[in-house]
Amino acid sequence: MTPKVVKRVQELHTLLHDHAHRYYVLDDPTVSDAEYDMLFRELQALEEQHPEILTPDSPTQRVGAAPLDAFKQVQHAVPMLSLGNAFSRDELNEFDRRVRERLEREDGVVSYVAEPKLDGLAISLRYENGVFVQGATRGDGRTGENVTENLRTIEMIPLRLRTDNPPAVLEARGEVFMSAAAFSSLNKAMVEAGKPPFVNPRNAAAGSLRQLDSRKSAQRKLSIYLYGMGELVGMELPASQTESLELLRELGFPINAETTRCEGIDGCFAHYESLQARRPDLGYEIDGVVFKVDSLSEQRELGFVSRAPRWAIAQKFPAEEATTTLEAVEFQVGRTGALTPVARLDPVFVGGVTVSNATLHNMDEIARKDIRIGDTVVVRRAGDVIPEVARVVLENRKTDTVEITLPDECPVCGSPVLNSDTEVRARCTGGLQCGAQQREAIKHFASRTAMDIDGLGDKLVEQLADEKLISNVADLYTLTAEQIQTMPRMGEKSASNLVNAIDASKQTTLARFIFALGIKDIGSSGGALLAARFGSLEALMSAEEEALIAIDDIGPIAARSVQDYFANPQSRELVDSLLAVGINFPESEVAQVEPTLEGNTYVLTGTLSVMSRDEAKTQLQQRGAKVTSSVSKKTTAVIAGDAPGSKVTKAETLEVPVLDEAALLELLAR
Ligand code: JCF
Repeated sequence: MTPKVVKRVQELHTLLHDHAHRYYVLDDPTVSDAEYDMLFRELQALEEQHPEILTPDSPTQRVGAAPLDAFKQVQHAVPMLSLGNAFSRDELNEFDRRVRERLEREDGVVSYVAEPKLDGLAISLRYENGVFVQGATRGDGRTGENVTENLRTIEMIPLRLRTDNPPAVLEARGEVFMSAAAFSSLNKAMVEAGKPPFVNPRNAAAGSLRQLDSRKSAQRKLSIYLYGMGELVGMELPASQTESLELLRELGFPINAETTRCEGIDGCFAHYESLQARRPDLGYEIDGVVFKVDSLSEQRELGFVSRAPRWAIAQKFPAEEATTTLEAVEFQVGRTGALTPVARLDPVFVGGVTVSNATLHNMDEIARKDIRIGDTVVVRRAGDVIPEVARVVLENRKTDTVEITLPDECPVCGSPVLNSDTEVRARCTGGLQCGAQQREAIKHFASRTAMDIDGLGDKLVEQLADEKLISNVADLYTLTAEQIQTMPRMGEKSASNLVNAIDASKQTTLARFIFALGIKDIGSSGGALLAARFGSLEALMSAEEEALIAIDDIGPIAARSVQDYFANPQSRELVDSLLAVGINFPESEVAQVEPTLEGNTYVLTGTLSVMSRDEAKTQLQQRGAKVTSSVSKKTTAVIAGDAPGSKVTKAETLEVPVLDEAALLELLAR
């Protein structure tokens, strides 16, 4: 390869990067598509002749790469935050009041930066020495998925920073979304291909970004706007959000043109109203407006509460409503047998989607709202939540409307329906004999936060159950690839992937397993608490009611549900068969700890040095102690680390003992 080739390749990189930036980011091209294509093909030809010159930041590398088996995990060096919400002007004022109070600027006017809140997926783009090296989803804020190859196909993302003097590390954070135009042409193509269309642009964007085959991702037209920074090494942090965005813009990133500085909360509200009015014309879906304190030093002073910054808020647009006719009511049977009345509606377009079913919640709600079949009803949809019937338009009521009645028998299995006084929802008494409860239990078991069986979605569970291949969760572990392959749109490869995923799920944690069983009133955090406290399934199965209630956040109702569950011979049999197929939990987690601190209540305050407060809390709870957040006469002791707060003073007034970290370690070692 000659120096001339090297030089030309470099020239082509620069030219093509510039033209793409002008076209996709600035929306101001200076060459025709034909001229661009010619340069592009010249570069492709040179790279074909000299493969050693190909780099990942070459403009030709946006077409997608070979499919992955799975996305790898990425740890975010700086956590990715979420946003608190405001749903009214009062809540927005309240946010501003708290900001001014914390900054001790009660009488001042805070400068905010406003931008549309995009309804897409938060991602982080990492550049090392100016080159795009990694892109990840937000995930839970600490750990996301590596979707670099898919992000590389988005032309609005620079593969290289536009600077001669790049920082060692720069992370840009933003939102990937699908424009209204891209969404409607994608859905048109889906329908033409006989596939179900996406429900909304958000789902379409998520589906596209989570394609394991980035060549498929490349065919979906995704957009992105950046709104902040994560890790930054080798460059001084700007003084304000405005300057950060200016810097990102100079480096070649697309920044939403609707971003504006607003003086004080009145300025913010005026901007909110203006955006709300222009919402239909933006060309992409937004669900509100984000406001951020402009000064970064003030942002630091304000800090965070759990994962949301105190210096930012999303003011959401109100729910959207539409009127239609309630044609019929059906009763859906949930995982624990609860009957939910569902309205079948004359389809109506509301909040960007066509709605033909909406929840009526329960019989009390139906009575309270006085809803009848045949009524004209108002359907409401807010963001991601399930559409609901909000109210009846009584003026339109005809004489032939029909009262909604609770069935005596389960619509799925025919077992008697129990309508107790203590619960709002009536229940099918069929338990795991009921086909609906069986299916819901399997869907729950397979879900992400439970056993996390990749590829076993709700629809496939329905199909497998329709074919009588599965009727309980243990049946999953006897499924063969041949059986799975007989399902619609299941190839050899996806069938064998599913068998592998089911097999892999056998290696799990006790917390996940307890949650996956679907015990009434035990959610994923309940599962984690029970696992931490009892350490083994045997210990949990034989737990006394008092020991269950003694756990912080497990109340008498949940305790009763756990006991009822394990007292039922059917559930015991199911647990036994799951253990028999080889489901197991790692040893470390199963290490049994004696409940040496049962009956004691502690309050933790200040900074501990050998472990975090969360860790201390878990360890105390494992030993049967309660950990609460406020000091009372019932508190056994306050455990104080460095720089403790007012809790120590309170303890002293109440004559509650105050222990140091050494004493804590002694307690844990007892
Ligand atoms: O557009 C958004 N969905 C959006 C999300 C915009 C922002 O400025 C955000 C965000 C999530 C977190 N800022 C933070 C800190």
